[in-house]
Amino acid sequence: MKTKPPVIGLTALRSPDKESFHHVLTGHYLRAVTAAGGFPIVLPAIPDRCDEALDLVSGLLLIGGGDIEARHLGKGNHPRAKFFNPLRDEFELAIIPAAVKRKMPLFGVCRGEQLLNVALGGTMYQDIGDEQGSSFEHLQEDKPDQAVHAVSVAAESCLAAILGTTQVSVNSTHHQAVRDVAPGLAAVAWAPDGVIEAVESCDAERSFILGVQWHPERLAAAQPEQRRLFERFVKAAEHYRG
Ligand SMILES: [Mn+2]
Repeated sequence: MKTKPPVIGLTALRSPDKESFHHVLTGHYLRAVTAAGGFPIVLPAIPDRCDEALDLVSGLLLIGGGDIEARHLGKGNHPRAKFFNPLRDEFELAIIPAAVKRKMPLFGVCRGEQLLNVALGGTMYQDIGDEQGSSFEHLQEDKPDQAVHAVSVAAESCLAAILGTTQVSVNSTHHQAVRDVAPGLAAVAWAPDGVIEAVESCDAERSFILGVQWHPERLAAAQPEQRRLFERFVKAAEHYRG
């Protein structure tokens, strides 16, 4: 008997040119999840209905998007921070801890990695160039499907085990990054300038929690190791459902 694919809940972003929160996302995420054997659904950003949303899915994929409002870190917004979406912030800061509490598999991409870290108690560089001191360009202006910088992955990490390597080439469309890593998460990948490029919780008890600063959904077609991130995530969702 053919088993049903695990349902993966995806967050959505606000189109930067739209005043209201149209829930949009690129097709890359949908293709990456379906190719890995999952069935994607887009979750509505309703902060006080997170448990009902989580009841529908076996895994949570936090997609990329605009910058988090710094008030969630007790600060004012950096002048270069942009594309805010207060409702999305509120929704994701509520649904992430709720998913962790259920030990549901979580996969965060770019902003999703940052939100994962903030929701669990970590902090952010609001602007890498200004606050981390890097002169390295992480904000790739065009061709986001192409890898532009190297990433070194901790040899003992789950991420390295999934990728099958400790050296990858990634795309980079961010100017913010993880600063202090949240309790329970570990930094497991770094750009050449030291910027954190991935966090994970590899405790078998806590299921699957992984965040990457790059966009693997855009690299999955060309890089088998990036496809494996989605395959492993969907497998974890299948295990969670079981
Ligand atoms: Mn980068």
